[in-house]
Amino acid sequence: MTDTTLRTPGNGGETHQTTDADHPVLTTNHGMPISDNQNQLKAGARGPVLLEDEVYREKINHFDHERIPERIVHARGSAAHGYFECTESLADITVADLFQKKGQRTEVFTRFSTVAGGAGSVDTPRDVRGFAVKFYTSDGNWDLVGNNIPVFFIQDAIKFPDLIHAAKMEADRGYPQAATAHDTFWDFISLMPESTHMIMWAMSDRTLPRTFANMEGFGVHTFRFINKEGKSTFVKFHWKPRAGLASTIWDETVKIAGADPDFQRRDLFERIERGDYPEWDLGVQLFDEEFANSLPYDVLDATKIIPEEVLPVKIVGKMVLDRYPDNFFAETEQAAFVPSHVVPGIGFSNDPLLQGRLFSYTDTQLSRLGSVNFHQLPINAAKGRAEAAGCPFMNQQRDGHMQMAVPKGRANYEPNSLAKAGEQAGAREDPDKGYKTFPSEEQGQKLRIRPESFADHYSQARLFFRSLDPAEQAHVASALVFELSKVSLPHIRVAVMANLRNVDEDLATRVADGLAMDLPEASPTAAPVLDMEPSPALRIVRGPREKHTLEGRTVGIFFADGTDREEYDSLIAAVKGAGGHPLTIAPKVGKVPLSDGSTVTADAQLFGQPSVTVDACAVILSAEACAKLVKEGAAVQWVMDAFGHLKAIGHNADSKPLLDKAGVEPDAGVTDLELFVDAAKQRYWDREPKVRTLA
Ligand code: HDE
Repeated sequence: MTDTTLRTPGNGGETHQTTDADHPVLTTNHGMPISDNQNQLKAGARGPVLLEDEVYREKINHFDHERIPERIVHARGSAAHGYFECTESLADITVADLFQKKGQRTEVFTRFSTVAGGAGSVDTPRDVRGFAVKFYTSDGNWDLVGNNIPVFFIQDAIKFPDLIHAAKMEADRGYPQAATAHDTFWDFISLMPESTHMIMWAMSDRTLPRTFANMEGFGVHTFRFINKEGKSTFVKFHWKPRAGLASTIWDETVKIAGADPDFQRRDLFERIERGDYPEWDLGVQLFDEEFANSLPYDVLDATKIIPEEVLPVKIVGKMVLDRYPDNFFAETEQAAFVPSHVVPGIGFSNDPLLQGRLFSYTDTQLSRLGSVNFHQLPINAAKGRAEAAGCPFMNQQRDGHMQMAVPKGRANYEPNSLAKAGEQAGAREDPDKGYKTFPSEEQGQKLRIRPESFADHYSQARLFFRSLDPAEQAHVASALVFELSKVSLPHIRVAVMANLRNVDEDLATRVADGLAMDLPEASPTAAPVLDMEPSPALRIVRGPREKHTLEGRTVGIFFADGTDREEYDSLIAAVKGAGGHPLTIAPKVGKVPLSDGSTVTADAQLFGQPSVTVDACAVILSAEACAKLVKEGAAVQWVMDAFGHLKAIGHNADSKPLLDKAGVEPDAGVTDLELFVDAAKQRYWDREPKVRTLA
């Protein structure tokens, strides 16, 4: 290695400037080599700075413009690359390239987000999560831009700006950030009874997902598949997490926000780093017009689901996220998801919420990314068939801000006959392979009305609440009490309660009791409220997708000076053996001496790694260390929170005084070390009534 140090006068002889064979030479954006990146150009050593300093001006000028507008919704997000693999061919139902052959892989880029908070807000507010997947198919990009909840607040896209204005921070005061617990949100909700079903989901544990890998995803709207014969089949899309559904407790989620605002982003990065790739099955609900007409609700109404028990979800593929982006801005921030970007074989239904979205997303990219050429950014550029031909897109659209392509020739119109003269003629339409819209019969008067079939706003809200496990029902009731307690205008609370009475009398009574208010009259309903058959698939707690496992989960191992070496080693091995990720936590992060005189380095320090950040907890202290730590608030809180958040706690005999101090009472989740690894695979819902009062 050659290291030639260049010293400039006035830098105190410091060795900032080096030319080193291992480093390329630093240049300006126009390619000029830079000799000094530490000092502005001045007239004299102490003298005024000179305007002619292009090296400085260019650098600051670029920096001043580094930010682009954040997304108006879903600003806070994290993403990863991966692939989709078709596990069952749908060739008879759709010509969509990615579903043709079992085993066929398609690259994807998937972004998860919260809705209400700004780009710098925390990962864990109570909020809906976006679940947006860009499939780079060989017939162009298909963006399936969904959420982790299968329904939405409103039925018509024209209400979206009102919904979002009401949900985000209040216009005059600029708060609250990333929270729905405030007047304007609940005011809007109280006046918009169609939101009641979504509100049930929003107040449930679904809006407190443990990690992205533990969430379901939904396309929400009814879409169409179109096959070779031009036949259309309605389809609803579902992502089912292979890691199982898992949520946090409200108190836990609030503490995570303080302990690690990037908790879910970090989890995504770390999972991928250690090879615990997040995976989902892709499922479809397929149906025809006749089936749709047989339902007591409208499949074009995005406030409705088709319960899985009524129409099973057929698994047709899996998605694996195995590569974290190289650069957050270039990829995650500049990714433009556009629901109108579909590929041959996929089409839209007349859902007025979906139809409204088809305009909004391209439009928003123009102010966010600033140019009609946003499709040329590497993360947005199509791949596949066209890429094989040397270019991700081929047409006669030209120019515009930041045009990166250099189209050759003069064929900037179509059709043209320039090929006859041996000139480049450009691309031509293809009636066979090109996208064909399903020719559905449409007619009617021009009207601004909502169909009668959209009138029932309560039956599915009731269905959702009654399908939940009692532990989750208590969370919904308590969340409503919490949120409505933050509402300062009493008439808004009354209006919400009037709507809730149409959902479930027990729920309404519990919430009213939690708010110490009288139950108002139920609000009028536009359609009879039905008692639908409960759907166990909607549960997380004790539901079919709550997985008891250590795979992909983190076990916090709390140890300190003098911890038994054998206990330490065997616990780590047992956690790893069960597919878990052991995270060792000690009062000091550096060298920790163990019982046999050896030392180990802790992964994290007690204050920086509260137990909310791990899925299960083990305490393996020596008697002396435990005697000291019972007087340490952070240690007591570590155990107390683990217990309060219904986590398994494994411990050795010497750690018992700390558990006693933290108020841990014996139950199935509090075990010795031998039983711990099995116990650590789940939460202990029966403990909850013992540790907190719920509505
Ligand atoms: Fe969005 N939504 N949305 N949305 N949405 C945006 O587009 C909009 C809706 C969803 O990771 C914006 O690029 C309207 C439903 C996700 O980049 C914007 C309506 C669902 C993301 C927009 C809806 C979603 C967005 C803002 C009412 C679930 C983030 C930035 C009809 C099916 C994608 C952007 C990403 C983002 C408009 C309702 C999901 C303004 C008008 C329903 C996951 O265009």
